[in-house]
Amino acid sequence: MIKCTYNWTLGKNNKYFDELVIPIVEGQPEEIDLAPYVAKALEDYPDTSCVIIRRHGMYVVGPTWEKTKLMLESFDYLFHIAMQMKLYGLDPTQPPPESNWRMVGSDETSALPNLFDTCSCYREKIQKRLLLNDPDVATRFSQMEITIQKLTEQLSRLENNAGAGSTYVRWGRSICSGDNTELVYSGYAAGQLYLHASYTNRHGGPSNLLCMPGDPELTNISGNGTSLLYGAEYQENILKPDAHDEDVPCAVCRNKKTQNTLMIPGRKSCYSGWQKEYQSLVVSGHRAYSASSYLCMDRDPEYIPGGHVNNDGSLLYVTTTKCGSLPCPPYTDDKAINCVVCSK
Ligand SMILES: [Ca+2]
Repeated sequence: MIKCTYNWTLGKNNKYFDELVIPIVEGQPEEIDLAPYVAKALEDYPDTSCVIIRRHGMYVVGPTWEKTKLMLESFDYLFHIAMQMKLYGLDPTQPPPESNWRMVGSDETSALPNLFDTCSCYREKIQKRLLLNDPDVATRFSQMEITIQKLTEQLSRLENNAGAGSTYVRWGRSICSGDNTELVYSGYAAGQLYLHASYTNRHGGPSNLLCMPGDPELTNISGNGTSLLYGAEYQENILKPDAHDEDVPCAVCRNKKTQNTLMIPGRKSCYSGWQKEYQSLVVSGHRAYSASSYLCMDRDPEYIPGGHVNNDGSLLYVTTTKCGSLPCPPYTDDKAINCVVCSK
């Protein structure tokens, strides 16, 4: 019906997708008093061909009396529809959610050159009907089912973070206790022999410690004794009063829902967005002994059962900071160093 209304600015009828704006003026005691208000409304809304008079009625302005009468009926119909939509909770100012309507004919202008003459406001809704026994439709449904199944499986994997995960060594413990964390294996911390080094008797060799599994798969290959691996011991009682000479366990842990693991020395809490796996103190070998690693030893370390015998293999001590090139503040001299293992 909007197409039956005239746009005075364009000099032609509105189209289906055009917006129809109708000014409303206040009613007056006499019709003669309305004239300036109607004139002002037509001036302010040059597109309109209709003015509503509140609590009175409406004026419609058309090129001819026939066309004006046709528009009057159209506006009456449109206002009726608008009120019905209001009653049903619909907003007549909003376009329909889907525009699958079209005018009859490929071009609405050429198909309906003069709407005032015919007012052929016919519409045809494009209807599509799916035939479930159509082989093409059945094939497409089958492909869609396969796709949905694959997407569902992929979503499930993503939700469980399967295929992701991050691992770390928890030194000093044989278990993993972080959220969403599983034990990969537990075993024994091991590294190079602690031997004292001097300028004339230097000891190089490896510096890293290994977490040796408790269920090794052994070889029968003999070496020549130049590279050896020793079990690690706590060589003092700082971490625990009775830790001295106890053997050090380790656990390889996997957080199933994170993808990165980071040991942060000097912190006991993780940065925003990171999950704490365990908190501890930094330990390492003696500064005068063979090369060793800085490890994050669990703050509440366990001992390997039966490992309290002094074997003096790879020895671990609590590490402290030294002021200098490491500035104090923020650091302090000769203090143990926090560390935290975080994952994200
Ligand atoms: Ca021992």
